[in-house]
Amino acid sequence: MVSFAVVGVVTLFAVNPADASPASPKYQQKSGPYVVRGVDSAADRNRVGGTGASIDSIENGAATVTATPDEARQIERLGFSISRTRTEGFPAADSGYHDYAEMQAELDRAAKAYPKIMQKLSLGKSYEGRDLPLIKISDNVAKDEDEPEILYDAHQHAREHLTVEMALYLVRMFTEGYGKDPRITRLVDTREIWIVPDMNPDGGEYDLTGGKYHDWRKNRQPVGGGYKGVDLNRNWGYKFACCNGSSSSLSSETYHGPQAFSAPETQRLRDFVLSRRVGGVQQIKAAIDFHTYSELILWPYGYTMNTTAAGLGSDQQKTFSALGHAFARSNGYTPEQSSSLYITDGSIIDWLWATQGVWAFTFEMYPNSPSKGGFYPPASVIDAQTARNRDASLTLAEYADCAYRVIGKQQLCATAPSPR
Ligand code: 0X9
Ligand code: CA
Ligand code: CA
Ligand code: ZN
Repeated sequence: MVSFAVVGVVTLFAVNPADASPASPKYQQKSGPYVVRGVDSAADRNRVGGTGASIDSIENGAATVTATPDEARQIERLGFSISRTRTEGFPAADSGYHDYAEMQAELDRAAKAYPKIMQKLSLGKSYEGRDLPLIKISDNVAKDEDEPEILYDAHQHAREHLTVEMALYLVRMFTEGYGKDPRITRLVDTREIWIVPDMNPDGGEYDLTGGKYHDWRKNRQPVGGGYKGVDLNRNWGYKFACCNGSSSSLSSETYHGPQAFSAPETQRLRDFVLSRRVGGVQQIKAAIDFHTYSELILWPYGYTMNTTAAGLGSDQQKTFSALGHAFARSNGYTPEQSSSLYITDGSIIDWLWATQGVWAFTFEMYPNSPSKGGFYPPASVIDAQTARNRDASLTLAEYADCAYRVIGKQQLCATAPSPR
């Protein structure tokens, strides 16, 4: 598993002819990381490198370079688009939220503080080349032990920033609570917990550019016709684009992409989940995919209004519903089948359940109305609205050894240990 961490961290080259040049005042200014777009050919790379900037990595024509301000100006004069990798972050009033760099810093701090139970790994890179962090929390964290695994992922949709705070809350809860809270200690000792705090860093950062929100939902991949963005939660490969639960229009908010898993971000999480099959048995047993907003607990399927369907029998439907109602007792959300909201095809939970047998839920977090802030509730709600899902998140992990127990049918776990 640890080898997964190095995937995607490829330093291509670092041409630096400026090293030999005489020290001008400009070169004494502080260098910084930039992203340069439109670096598509070897000739482009040489032109960028020829300014003296170092090219630290490159993906889909987006180069991360370390450059002095003077080199950055030269790159711009060559006709490339260049910007600081660091955005302005959240507007001052919402500074309690974590932008991408702040999230990474918090994850790094936690991994350093709790090395025995937490690892910071990587799923690989987003379309624009940002790292997609992957957190593992367990006792003997460096070992792949035979313990039920749980997945919590957040931020498929760019503007749903509260979900990143939810993931950071879970990281703090499991690490700081270990050895103090018996419920958490028991879970960390008997489970392997995976947290993907940011599935869509490109969209999330774009949403914060220019000191205002952009109401952005999709990723930032060009899709043709001058449009950008695939709806990641319509890009998963079960019943992809089947049922009018997504759009084939390039400009649509629910554009599903040209084919399933066309987005690098869904590919990366899919490949990770598939890598958790050991001896043909999926190790991840349960999952929550965090979204905002509406205060809902949703379970499969999203692609059909039918309560049972291929791969979803009546005991399984009852198990989903019973778990959903158990979560609702602690967080007060409304529990229902995903399609009772509206039909969605190509969503992550349909894929996780249908192809991997993962008991997968979508949580739509606070608020329950646009008047309370919609996708942009004030930072003052973060603590209460993340803690609100503490019990439900723990309950899911507790049932990961045998979800059928919630309907009193634990014998099904012996006869059918893995639904897929
Ligand atoms: O439309 C979505 O992807 C989710 N709502 S959101 O406002 N966060 O965009 C709901 C998805 C629910 N359906 C499934 N998970 N199948
Ligand atoms: Ca362990
Ligand atoms: Ca394991
Ligand atoms: Zn969403």
